Amino acid sequence: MEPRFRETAFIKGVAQVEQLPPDDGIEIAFAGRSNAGKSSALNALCGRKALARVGRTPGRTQEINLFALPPDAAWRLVDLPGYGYAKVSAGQRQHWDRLLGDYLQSRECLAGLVLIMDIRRPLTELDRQLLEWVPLERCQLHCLLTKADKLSRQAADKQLHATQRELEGLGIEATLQTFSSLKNQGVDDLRGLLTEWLQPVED
Ligand SMILES: Nc1nc2c(ncn2[C@@H]2O[C@H](COP(=O)(O)OP(=O)(O)OP(=O)(O)O)[C@@H](O)[C@H]2O)c(=O)[nH]1
Ligand SMILES: [Mg+2]
Repeated sequence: MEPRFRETAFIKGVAQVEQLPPDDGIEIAFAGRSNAGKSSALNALCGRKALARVGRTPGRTQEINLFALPPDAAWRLVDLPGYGYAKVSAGQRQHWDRLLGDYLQSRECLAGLVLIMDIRRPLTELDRQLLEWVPLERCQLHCLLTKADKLSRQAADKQLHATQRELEGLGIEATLQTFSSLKNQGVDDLRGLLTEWLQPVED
């Protein structure tokens, strides 16, 4: 079955894992540092201008936002709260850490995680911390190096390969691509990969 990304529709935002819909079907989650370009990437993926909010006050996406992805009623896209925004209280940060950690570690319908990183600053300390929470034995990982339009093609490729080597060094199996929401670059590749992730696993 082919997902119809353009028909993606907001379901709800939750501030606690207890408020999540039942843990069944297939979820694909998007994570990344605040301001990395996560909302923009989601909008580009879905071919929509304002599905997810872009560039308001950074760090404002405090909830887990869930979206339905037709035609399968069991498919959901999940926008996770951005991390690493400096101007929040310790309590708030702790809340986000717990929300993010709990979601990643307990959510059994999570089939894949798209980690969105600014191509000029991939794999920051906080990205590495997040990667420790990802249950890689049952959840696929794809790294989206976005804002690629900020670099020359050559510099972007160089960053891609350096990041790939770094992940290998960490013993993390992942796919990677360059991306630009601004130029709509890499959108078809991303759609193709997610379409594969959504197919039921045969065993
Ligand atoms: N040049 C360029 N700018 C981008 C790209 N993607 C996002 N931006 C800009 O980067 C800023 C942050 O983008 P968002 O999509 O809001 O980032 P976010 O990761 O969702 O941020 P939070 O929700 O605050 O965590 C905005 O000013 C965007 O316009 C891109 O591919 N290229
Ligand atoms: Mg956002």
